[in-house]
Amino acid sequence: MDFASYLESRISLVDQAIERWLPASTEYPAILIDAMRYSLFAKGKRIRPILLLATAEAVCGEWQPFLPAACAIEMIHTYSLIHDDLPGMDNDDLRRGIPTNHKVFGEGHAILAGDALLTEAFYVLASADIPRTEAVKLQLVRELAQAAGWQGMIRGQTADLLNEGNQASAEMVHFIHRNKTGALLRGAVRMGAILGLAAPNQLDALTAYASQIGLAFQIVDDILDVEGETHVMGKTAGSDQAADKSTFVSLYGIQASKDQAQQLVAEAQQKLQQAGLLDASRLIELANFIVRRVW
Ligand code: GRG
Repeated sequence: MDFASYLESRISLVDQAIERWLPASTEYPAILIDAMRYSLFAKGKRIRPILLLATAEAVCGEWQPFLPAACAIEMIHTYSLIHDDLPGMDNDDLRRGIPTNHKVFGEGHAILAGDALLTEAFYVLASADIPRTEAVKLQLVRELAQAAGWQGMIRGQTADLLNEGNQASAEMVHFIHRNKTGALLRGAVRMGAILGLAAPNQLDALTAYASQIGLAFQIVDDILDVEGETHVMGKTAGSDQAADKSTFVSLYGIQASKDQAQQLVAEAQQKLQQAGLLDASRLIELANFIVRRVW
């Protein structure tokens, strides 16, 4: 199967799995369920769940039984987008090609929809019939909490907020990117590796792969904010500059940022050679996709 068809089929299966886990719109209160579904089923790339499934498949050859874990990580990601767009954060009007959650449902309901998705992710992980031991499932919960919480995404976001309005140092921009965006991507790969029952040396090599593609992903995001088009990306271009954010582009310029992203992807792909995988080809393609994407 070519890579585009592979992405399309995985997106569709992840969406079907999310649908199975979400409450129906007939549940009370409808506005909460509608707000959760609104952002979750808007057009996202589903890169985190796909990375999780691809990593498990690369390690053990299986991926389908792990769809609930893929749903959990997409729920956390979607919650982070809803909250990131709020007036108290980035105050954005457009996300995934449609008006942001708070523009449609109001600020209070958007906060609550995000909260519900965050907690639902852990409910799914704890309840799903995943063919792995309780110890492995507990490890997944720990990984996801670490990636999404103060040791990962939230501390990256906090550092981002603290540094708005001034040019942060290169060290700080790296810290923000590795945590705000990198931590969840890294968590996706590590969860896939854990589900695949990776040996410690495989987990280390896959973690190194994930760290490099996670940083590359945010560098490309910084580049797209300058070079991308609002209607293609489904979010407002130029918002980093408008908010006076420190990014790779503001630090190094466009060309050097592109070179760094390319270099990180090459390093990530090299790391895969040390992982002793059954088949590394989808992870190689996903790394290329991350650096070549236009949205
Ligand atoms: C708890 C109040 C409160 C706020 C939390 C956690 C958080 C706010 C924000 C997370 C930080 C964040 C949104 C980082 C941006 C990461 C990023 C590049 C998002 C876009 O990801 P894509 O391109 O989006 O994968 P799609 O829409 O394709 O899924």
